[in-house]
Amino acid sequence: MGVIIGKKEYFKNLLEVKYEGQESDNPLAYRYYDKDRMVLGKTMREHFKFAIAYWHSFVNSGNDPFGPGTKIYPWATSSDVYERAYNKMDAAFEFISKLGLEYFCFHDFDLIDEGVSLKESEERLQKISEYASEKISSSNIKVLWGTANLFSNPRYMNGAATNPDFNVVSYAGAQVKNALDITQKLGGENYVFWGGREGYMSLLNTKMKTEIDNMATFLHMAKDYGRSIGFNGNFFIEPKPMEPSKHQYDYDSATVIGFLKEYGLDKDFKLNIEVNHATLAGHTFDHELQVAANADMLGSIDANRGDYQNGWDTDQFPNNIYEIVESLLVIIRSGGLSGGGINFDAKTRRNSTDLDDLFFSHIGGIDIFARSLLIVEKIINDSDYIKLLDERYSSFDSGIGKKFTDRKLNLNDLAIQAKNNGEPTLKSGKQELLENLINRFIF
Ligand code: XUL
Ligand code: CO
Repeated sequence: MGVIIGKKEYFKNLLEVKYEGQESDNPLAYRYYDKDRMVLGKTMREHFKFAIAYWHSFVNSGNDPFGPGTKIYPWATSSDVYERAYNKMDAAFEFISKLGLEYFCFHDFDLIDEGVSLKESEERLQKISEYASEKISSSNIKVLWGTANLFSNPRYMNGAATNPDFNVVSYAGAQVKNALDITQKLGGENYVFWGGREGYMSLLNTKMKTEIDNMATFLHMAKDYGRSIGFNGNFFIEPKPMEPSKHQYDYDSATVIGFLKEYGLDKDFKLNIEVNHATLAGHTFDHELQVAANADMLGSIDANRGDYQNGWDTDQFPNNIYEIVESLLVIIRSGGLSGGGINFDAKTRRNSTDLDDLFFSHIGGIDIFARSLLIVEKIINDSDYIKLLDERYSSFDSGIGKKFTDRKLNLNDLAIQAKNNGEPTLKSGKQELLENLINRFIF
């Protein structure tokens, strides 16, 4: 594809990042991500579908509750809203192409600032999506997913689809309609709902059942509208247990799956699982992936990592090889992601203020996934891991155990079996053996 430069080159001293192999000491090269390399039946690029998150890398300039942004983005300097948006998009396409990637994810108002009225916002979205369309059609860069920001504007302080005020719910509806229109116009492969402020702070002022019923009604409308305009991609829900609300309705994978099934949304919706959201929910990332995979709803991933000492969503770039190896084992063993990919929902630290920091962070994240995939390939092909796991459950493969699996026994049959068999012999779970096995392939 080559590098895509707009009116101006923003990352001037940074060239296209290439695969140079494990021995390379070039910090601006991939040491593991060799996109066309075949691993377990697919190329690396097909396994991952890496995407950049427009908001973290091109919009937020590093502000936190204690101070303003620190990053001086050369694409954000114009006082004209359109020029600023076009420049930002040029910078994004240059960046994605220099990393050799093919996807991005966006919220509506990442692309261009929200207007003062719905009408003005619509005009702005119309223009910037025209510009995006042109850039997409003259490149091989695509939209992994689009979404609407239903949490930043003060109107959403009490929620969007779950707001106690119908006027806010309908405003959110208008915004989702527009976001679906642009996602479809840009050929977006999926559409995400992260329940920004869909939750509550105090039950004293909250009718929880009404709010959750309303959220389901709203999602049905969005799904019906999407299908009516020809959007055939997946809808994803992204679970998160807390922050910004104290209680978020989309707490974790299990909660979301239960909700989708209860309200008849499970045919159109799958899950977008984020690492740091999993750990905030008190789970591991691989646990959340496995729960989604069990329900055939493992759609996409927001890649990042949390901080063991901090209890909030730090959105750091992934670098924990254990976390990613164990997670890829789940993903690969369950047949891969359905329709989605790996979106780096991660930000450089507030004091990482150079433009090349955006490169280092993404290169690191991409390489940790690529390296983990190569490790998983070895674990699957060259070790006894799958065999050991299967053996642990082999008592269900034949005889009376198989009858249990096939639901051909009743409780009385179990009691007879137990009496005949006597006290079961203890069988070790062999956790340390398996941990050593994984380590053998990591190092
Ligand atoms: C917030 C979060 C969002 C969603 C998209 O924690 O993860 O960025 O991914 O709205
Ligand atoms: Co996310």
